[in-house]
Amino acid sequence: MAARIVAALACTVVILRLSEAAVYKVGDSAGWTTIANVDYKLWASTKTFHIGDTVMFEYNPQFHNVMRVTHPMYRSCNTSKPISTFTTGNDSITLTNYGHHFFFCGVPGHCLAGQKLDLNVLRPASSTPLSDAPTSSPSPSTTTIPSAGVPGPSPSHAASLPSAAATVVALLVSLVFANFAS
Ligand SMILES: [Cu+2]
Repeated sequence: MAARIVAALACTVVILRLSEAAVYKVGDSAGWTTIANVDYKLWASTKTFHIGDTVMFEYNPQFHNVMRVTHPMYRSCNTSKPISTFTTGNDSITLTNYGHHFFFCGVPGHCLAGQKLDLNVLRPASSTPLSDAPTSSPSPSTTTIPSAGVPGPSPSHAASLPSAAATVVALLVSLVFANFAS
């Protein structure tokens, strides 16, 4: 039973990964700021970024902005030639390529104070193209074919799909607790 749940969980995670891009709020509840002494490097290290994910910078535009910069500019907090600058206070940036993405606040002193973010979109370990659907995955089909008098094979399994995200969270929590208990 447990093995089946884990297998189903793994499949669901793969499906969610491929079908739903994640949105990350930079700095979590603190947002994009110098006040809270957020370690943005640490924040980024706790996430696994994928192509298509979005990072959201939330801040007061009177005091901050977001500049996307090159690595040398990032290292030296050089604000002279940003690749792009965002100033709305609610900037969503979708990650469209692999590798490091460097950001900092262009307000004088803020980058030096640590308001800088280096996030890395890792290449997948396998060479499988990300855009392809997981055809080999034994996921329950969502197409509804009217039953021709024959009982459906697994109605309970199919019914659980819409709440897949909640199931993943619940199972992860239970797995974590199981690890702590053992
Ligand atoms: Cu700032």
